[in-house]
Amino acid sequence: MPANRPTLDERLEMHRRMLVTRRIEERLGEMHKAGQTRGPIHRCDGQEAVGVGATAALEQRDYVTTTHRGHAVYIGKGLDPRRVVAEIFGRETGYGAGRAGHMLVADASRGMIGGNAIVGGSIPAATGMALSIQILREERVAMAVFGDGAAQTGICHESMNMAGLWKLPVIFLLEHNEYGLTVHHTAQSAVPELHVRAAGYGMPGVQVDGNDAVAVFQAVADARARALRGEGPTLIEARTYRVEGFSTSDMGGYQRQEDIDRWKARDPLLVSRAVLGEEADAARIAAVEKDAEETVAAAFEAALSDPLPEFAPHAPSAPYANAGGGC
Ligand SMILES: Cc1ncc(C[n+]2csc(CCOP(=O)(O)OP(=O)(O)O)c2C)c(N)n1
Repeated sequence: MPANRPTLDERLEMHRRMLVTRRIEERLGEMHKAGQTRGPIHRCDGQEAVGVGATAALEQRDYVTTTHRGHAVYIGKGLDPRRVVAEIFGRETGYGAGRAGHMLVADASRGMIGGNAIVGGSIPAATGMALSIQILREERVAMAVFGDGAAQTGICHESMNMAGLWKLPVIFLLEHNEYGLTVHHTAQSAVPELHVRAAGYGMPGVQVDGNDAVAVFQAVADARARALRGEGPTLIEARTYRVEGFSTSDMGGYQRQEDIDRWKARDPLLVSRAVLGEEADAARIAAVEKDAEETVAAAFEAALSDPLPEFAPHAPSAPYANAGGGC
């Protein structure tokens, strides 16, 4: 089990995975503008420390469910960037053989159960997994990643109540990026600090700096240890900010430029590099960053030349294949 304090090697790996995620998203943003993606992409630029820091504190056997904004979670949980990109572009080599797309990437062998395009849907899914873990007496945990918008859904409250009541081994990781679509959190929640709600479900509520991967790692490692001791769930509110639009087709205009600038100055990659610079020499950090750049370039090159899947005809529809000619 990972200790609460990540080692230097683990922090360098988190830095590398955050940079891989960033570069994938930047490239996707450019390709969406050029009309080369299958629909808009939900980017997590500036939020990578949440998904990467949290998954680094899990073991491969732990389950994680995420949202429509899940790239950092996929890469953090150790999925292959080439197969993630292939899935986004509908290629046969993608994690869903090209049938799922960017919001629904999953690899059960790594506990990455998938993104979920239904707002709030990741929460009961992970809670149910935690119930099965408890019944089967397994040595693992489930983690739900969800946004501040999803935190307002009824299913979120029901799941947390059940998890607190039954002391389920689940971690609720609330990625508070201040917006649900174009709506600011102060217009959708009676309280600005969402971790305080944990008290109502009989579980600890912790708030962390969501732009600091180490802080997120430590909070999740503590929550995981608690869950494995049979003490039940934890709600972690990771405070961050959505510096890009809701998706690549968002025209923007509803966020204050000074807020964007303030958060960009605390970009998780800058935070990570500054902390690493105190312990690792510059050449080691540069090597990690070079590796990330090369990994992403190779992932796009390979994925974009991978074949598209061949879909078998849907047998029950066969009688209709030639119908219509006489109508
Ligand atoms: C049940 C449901 N309602 C509405 C939507 C449309 N929708 C997609 S994302 C979103 C906002 C989600 O906000 P939040 O949970 O804070 O996640 P964020 O986009 O900020 O990461 C909405 C309303 C949906 N996909 N599912």
